[in-house]
Amino acid sequence: MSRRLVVLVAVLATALLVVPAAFALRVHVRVEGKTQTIYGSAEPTLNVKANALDALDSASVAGEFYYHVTTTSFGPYVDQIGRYVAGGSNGWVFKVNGVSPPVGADAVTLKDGDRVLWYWATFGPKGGPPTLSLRAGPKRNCYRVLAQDDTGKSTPARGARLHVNGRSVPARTGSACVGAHPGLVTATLKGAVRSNAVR
Ligand code: B12
Repeated sequence: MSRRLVVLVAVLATALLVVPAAFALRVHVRVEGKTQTIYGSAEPTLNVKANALDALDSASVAGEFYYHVTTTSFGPYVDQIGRYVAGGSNGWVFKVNGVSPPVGADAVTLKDGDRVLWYWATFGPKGGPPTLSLRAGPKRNCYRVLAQDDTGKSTPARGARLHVNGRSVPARTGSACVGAHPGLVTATLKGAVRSNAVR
């Protein structure tokens, strides 16, 4: 092999190693806005560089939505996603696998399969809103809605409503069946962040 060919092969081999390393993770990402889902209702998997801030960046590329990061004394702070700018006790927060990390998004390193949720939240004396997690129940067309607090503790979301194909079904105990349906099911509950979507 000529010297030039050896160099070319070496460069190509290095490039092949470096490119996947730049996007090494596969992570589920969802962004819930003030009035509607901004990205990833069904929590699609995206290629993410390393941390929870990178997850937002990947989602903004996939979903073509705007976000803005400002530098504060604590580090990079996401002060806008989509239309709405943080202010007063309102702003953008995130959870990883249902838990709200006590540090900035750039400091939360992700691993394959993690679930990152960014959402608009209003904070009061009791903290932020619970986030809803929707799961398929043991029976066909039946679902369970859980409300998760900032520590990730889950309780049945009593009084939630399931939404499917323009219909709304009450889930008084946090569980309900919706009957045969072609579309995705989501859940809402007053004061909580809307759920992921499930088939
Ligand atoms: C109000 C507040 C919020 C509000 C901010 C609303 C707004 N108007 O923008 C909301 C609820 C949105 C919020 C979000 C978060 N917060 Co906060 N927040 C506070 C709090 C209680 C007061 C900040 C303040 O108003 N200071 C007074 C003003 C005059 O100073 P300021 O420098 O201009 O304040 C701004 C920054 O602090 C920024 N900010 C707020 N929180 C955070 C968090 C991080 C990591 C960064 C970089 C910036 C930042 O928003 C403030 C208002 O513009 C502090 C606790 C404290 N006592 O400092 C925690 C605090 C700063 N938050 C914290 C955390 C962890 C978060 C989140 C990362 C939580 C999460 N898992 O999502 C997110 C930030 C995610 C993101 N968007 O990038 C931690 C930071 C710890 C650390 N060492 O990194 C603190 C110290 C609370 C704690 N003890 O855990 N927060």
